[in-house]
Amino acid sequence: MLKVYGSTLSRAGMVMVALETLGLEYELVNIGTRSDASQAPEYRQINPTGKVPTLQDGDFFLFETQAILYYLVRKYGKGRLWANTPEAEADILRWSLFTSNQLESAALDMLLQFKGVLNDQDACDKARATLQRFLPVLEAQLEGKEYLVGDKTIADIHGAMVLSWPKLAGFDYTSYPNVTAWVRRILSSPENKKVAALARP
Ligand SMILES: N[C@@H](CCC(=O)N[C@@H](CS)C(=O)NCC(=O)O)C(=O)O
Repeated sequence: MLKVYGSTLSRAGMVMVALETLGLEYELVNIGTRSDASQAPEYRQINPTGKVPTLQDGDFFLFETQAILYYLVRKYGKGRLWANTPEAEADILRWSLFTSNQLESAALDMLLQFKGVLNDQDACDKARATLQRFLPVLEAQLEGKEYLVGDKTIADIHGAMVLSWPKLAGFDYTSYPNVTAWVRRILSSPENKKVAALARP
């Protein structure tokens, strides 16, 4: 059976939502972020970064969330959460990479500042400015669309879950109604709700 190492509150939650959406069975091996378990030599053998998530499929181990999502849809998706032309595939990768490269670090800084893990107002201000710089691009892409590329894809799951972090931290999304509706659309899917419920104590 597929195994996901991580916790529902971490990026492993994104992998779990993809697995749920694809209707795949999996086991969650609970490894907390920055925990003793994540730093243990046995875990570092399968993920030398000491971070989560990691996916195990038989004797194949994979870390980096985007690579895991890509692997799952390509191996098991039967076309779901993916696309069927090279152009649309590249478009999905484009928006996935856009999230990772332009938004993810800023979104995380805002969340960590909010949670008190980071205490750096300057970093938080820079993060807000970065979001304000790049969110208009996403806002325009989502104009008149429910999803980033055609039907729902892994780029939507990953992107909307990343942008839920600043939302939690109180970032003002008023100027971005398309993004707001899209994040809400993705987070209110049955699969997202199921994983979110698992994260509640
Ligand atoms: N680029 C990596 C980032 C992984 C990552 O930073 N995971 C967090 C939890 S969501 C973590 O384990 N952090 C521990 C640390 O930074 O030491 C991915 O997308 O998988």
